[in-house]
Amino acid sequence: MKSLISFAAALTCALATVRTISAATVTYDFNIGWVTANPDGAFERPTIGINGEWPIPRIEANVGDNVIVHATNHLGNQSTSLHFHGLFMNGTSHMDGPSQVTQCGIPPGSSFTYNFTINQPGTYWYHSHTGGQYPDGLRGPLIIHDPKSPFLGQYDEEIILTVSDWYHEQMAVLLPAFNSKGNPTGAEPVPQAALFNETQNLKVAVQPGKTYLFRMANIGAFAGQYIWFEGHNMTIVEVDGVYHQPAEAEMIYMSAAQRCSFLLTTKNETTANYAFIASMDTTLFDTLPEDLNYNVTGWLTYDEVQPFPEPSLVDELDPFDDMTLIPYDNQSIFGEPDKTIELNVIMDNLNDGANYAFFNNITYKAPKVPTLYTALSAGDLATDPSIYGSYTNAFVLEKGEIVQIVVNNLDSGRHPFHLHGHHFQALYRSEDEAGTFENANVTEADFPATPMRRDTFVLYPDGNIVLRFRADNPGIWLFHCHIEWHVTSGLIATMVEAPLDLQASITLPQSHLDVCASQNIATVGNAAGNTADFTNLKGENRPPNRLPDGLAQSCPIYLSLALMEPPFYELKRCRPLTSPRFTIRGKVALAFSILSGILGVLAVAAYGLSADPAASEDSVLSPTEQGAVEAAGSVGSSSSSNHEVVPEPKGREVLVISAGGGNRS
Ligand SMILES: [Cu+2]
Repeated sequence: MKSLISFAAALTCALATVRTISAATVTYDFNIGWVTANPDGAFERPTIGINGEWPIPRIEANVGDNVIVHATNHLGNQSTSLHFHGLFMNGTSHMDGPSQVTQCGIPPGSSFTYNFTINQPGTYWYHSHTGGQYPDGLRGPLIIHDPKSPFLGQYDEEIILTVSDWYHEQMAVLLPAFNSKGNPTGAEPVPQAALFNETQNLKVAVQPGKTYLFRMANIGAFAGQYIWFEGHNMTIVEVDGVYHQPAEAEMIYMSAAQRCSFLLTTKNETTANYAFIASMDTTLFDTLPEDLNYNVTGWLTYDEVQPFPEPSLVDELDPFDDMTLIPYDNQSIFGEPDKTIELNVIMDNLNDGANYAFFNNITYKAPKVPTLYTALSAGDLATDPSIYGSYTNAFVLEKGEIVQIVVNNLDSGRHPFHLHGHHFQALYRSEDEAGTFENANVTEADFPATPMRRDTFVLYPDGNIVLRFRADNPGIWLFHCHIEWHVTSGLIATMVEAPLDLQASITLPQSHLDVCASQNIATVGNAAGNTADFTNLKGENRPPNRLPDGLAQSCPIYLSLALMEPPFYELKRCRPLTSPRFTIRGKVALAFSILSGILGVLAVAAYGLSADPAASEDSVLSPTEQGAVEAAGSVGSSSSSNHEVVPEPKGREVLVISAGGGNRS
């Protein structure tokens, strides 16, 4: 009897072991709807939540797990879709999420099921990939735990920390004003606040003498962020889901969509609490509103009764250079490319007077048929890039080839570029103002032997980058700037990777077909919806026409500024010649208060002159129109004004993570 019991115990134990190491299915039911939130304590606004909550729940799984997300759109006034940023979606390109690319947007009242297997570890996030929507709140962490992580024994606990920017207005208000003749320079709306874990004055409880793995993600819309922890160093071990050899950093920079995991070891004593800070990259902003607090502060809380010190001022922003990272697996540089794609970035006006973003003089316009569906229905013509439309920047990649993407920034802003479906090797990044790669005098021998890898990489103003990847993942993968304003103004290219393999491997589930049918969107045909002749693009979606002779006429209100001494604006591109820099705050504040005075008058005049019909068509939700869903996610932390930090914050504690969300089975 005794032996039977011990056998049963052993069997139970063995089964338990099998259970923990075998793949599970993790299921989420997401009801996407409006809630009210006030994360900076300054303004209550409609925000997109899930299951009545905001911030939205994180998705967590283990490497090898199958994840199922049942998404139902209860927004009432907007379509939606979910993109799982950084996941390869190998074999399931149709679960990648961008609407009109791999699916139709999910209209109000409809449901859609995402079902995919995750075979990669690390720190990711998920967000809406429809209509510039995610800055309204539909963005959250996605964490893939790795039982075989090479850093497993080196930390005690994990802490998830997001950083983001926040707007008081809804995108439905901001987007029509941004993309209008009233904004000929394409000045992006400047956020009202920065957030940690979608709140302010966050307190992160830590214990002395321990090492934590911080999983950070910038889930913001626009602002890159400088991040540092007072009194503590960061040891970077992962970026964008790729393990790298440990690298010490005092300060990091994270663009929108980038992730960084680092080890942080706490002090041995609990006599003080320490501030950590994220500071928005103000060089991205065309104006610096006087009342903008571009910093957000949190605290490593060793002891609640100790003071929460104001952060010290720093006089230099000198972040860690991610190009110096070496991947943990020492993967060698891919060989010379089979295909090189060169993309030149410009911002320019079209004849509606609005400002657009272009790759190689083409601004992206979504096709009538989602690109994946065109590939699946085109037969042998699927390898002809022209069928995907004249305004999708489509490139057809052959299975297994080495692809090099060279991006030349002919614009004076920073742009974080993201490739869906892959990690790329980052071979080269020039300094600011270096011009095009062609003129860089850089050869194959100058590239690192073991280049760092990630999925989102920052391109500097008027500089260039070189990326390389192997086309080993058949699918339709966007390559785009991850500043959401630039997504909406067209800075997107489409990689059509091994389309014939896709035809052999993907069968569209019924929910794909249903959401398209309910909106009368075709699921076969070329970019124009033509099924009889895939090479005939008559009737395709197209952007406004180009201006006949250059740009100057589109931005006459800046003529006066351009003529001033020294010139504040460059006529050719109508972009600011100077941007505010954190390090010379004083000077810039003076210059900008003068400039913003002038701009203010001109902007009022310009907006008054432009009656933009698009603005009135958009459906904007007022807080009183929200109906049943209530302020579950509302966060009442009080915000400070004018760059001051509240000394005695009423912060919200963050819990060290334990079990994952969802239902595991
Ligand atoms: Cu951009």
